[in-house]
Parts: sequence; C-alpha cells; structure tokens
Amino acid sequence: MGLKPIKLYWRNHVPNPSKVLIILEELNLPYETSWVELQGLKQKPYTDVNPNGRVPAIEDPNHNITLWESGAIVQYLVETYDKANKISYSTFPEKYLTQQWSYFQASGQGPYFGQAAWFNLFHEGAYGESPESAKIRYGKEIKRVAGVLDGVLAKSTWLVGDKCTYADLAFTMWNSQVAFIMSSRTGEHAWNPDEFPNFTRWQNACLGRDSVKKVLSVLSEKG
Ligand SMILES: N[C@@H](CCC(=O)N[C@@H](CS)C(=O)NCC(=O)O)C(=O)O
Repeated sequence: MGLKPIKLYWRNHVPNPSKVLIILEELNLPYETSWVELQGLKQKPYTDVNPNGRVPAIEDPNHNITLWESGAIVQYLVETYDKANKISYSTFPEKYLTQQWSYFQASGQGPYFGQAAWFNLFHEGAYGESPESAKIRYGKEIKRVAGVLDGVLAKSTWLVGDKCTYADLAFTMWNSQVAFIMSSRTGEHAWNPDEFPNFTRWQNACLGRDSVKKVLSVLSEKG
C-alpha cells in the first residue's frame, strides 16, 4: 500500500526545516509542506503541533505521530523509512557514530551558527546595538566547529564509514549560510573557506547531492 504524504511545517530560508526536507527527498518519501507565518509560530493552532513555537514539525499520518525538533524528526524518518540503510547504518559501531555526529550538529553547530546569524544580521535591528564581543564569540565558534570537522574529514570522505549519511546532511544547510552570516566580518574575523579545505570539499559534495539540489531549487523558487 502507498504511503500517505507526511506533512512538514516549515518556513523558507531557515536551515532546520530544510534539514528535514533533504531527508524526505533522500528517502523519496511523499510529503506536503505547510507554511507557517512568523507571527503564527508562537500561537494556536501551531503551538498545538509544536508547543516550542518553532519550525520544523511533522505529522506522519502513516504512523499517527506528530514530532518536532529537527534531529528527532530526522532520526524518526531514518529509523522508520530507511530500511535499506541508504543514508544510515544498522551496524555497530556505525549506527552510534552517526548518532554522535547528529547530536554534535544539533547541539554544537545549529545553535552556535544560529547565534552567529543573530548577532551579525539581526541583533542591531532588534536592540539598536551591535555587540562586537558576541560577534567574535560566535564567529570563533563557527571556525572551531569547522575546524573539528575539517580535521576528521582530512582522514575520511564522509563522517561515518564510506557513504553519505543523515549526519553529513544535517550540517549542510547551516554550512551553506556561513559565508552570508559572516559577510560583514573582516581581517582575522573573516570567514575564509580555504582555511578548511576538507570541510569545504565535504560541503561541496553534500551540495552536489540530488536531494540538496532539489531543496535549494525549491527554496529559491519560493523566494
Ligand atoms: N532545535 C530546533 C531549532 C528550531 C528553530 O530554531 N527553528 C527556527 C527556524 S531555523 C525557528 O523556527 N525560528 C523562529 C523563532 O525563533 O521564533 C530544531 O532543530 O528543530
């Protein structure tokens, strides 16, 4: 029997919903998207779906489940629908190493890159000040995280084993925003991808996946 479409609540140009879109595309799952306006995020009916008032969230009618937090959604999709292990592992220790990178992305990359975006792009508009120390702090974190990945990817093509997994792809959308987030930074604080050649090669490989190309084209159509 065919699957019913999975509903994804999302907004454009924000990395966490796109992280889920990439996995839906990778696994060739039927889905439909439901756009949530910014002012609708923190009020009903959306808070009945996600009491945390953020995107993404999904409703999967095939298993009667509503989920939020992009990492939990990706893990659910992979465990439920990636039976062929296209982008995951069921072997030991690869299964747990993939989870490890996925947790690192959700706790070490997403929030820090997000704060870098906030202080470089939005804080001044909201508070009328532009704290240099916060820009330095989060810019350094972007470089530190890129450096961790660069070191590991000097020895392997992908984060775990010999294939691209959901953990690699979890990093792609935030990585793709770094040049824009850091575009006003200069001198020693500037973002220079050449300092992280293995990270850059890996990011380009992720950007070359059909799933990522499809998501990026949908995002650019949406404007
Ligand atoms: N940890 C959450 C973060 C979700 C998140 O921050 N989503 C952003 C878009 S990328 C959002 O909804 N922002 C709106 C807001 O902060 O009000 C996840 O991974 O799903």
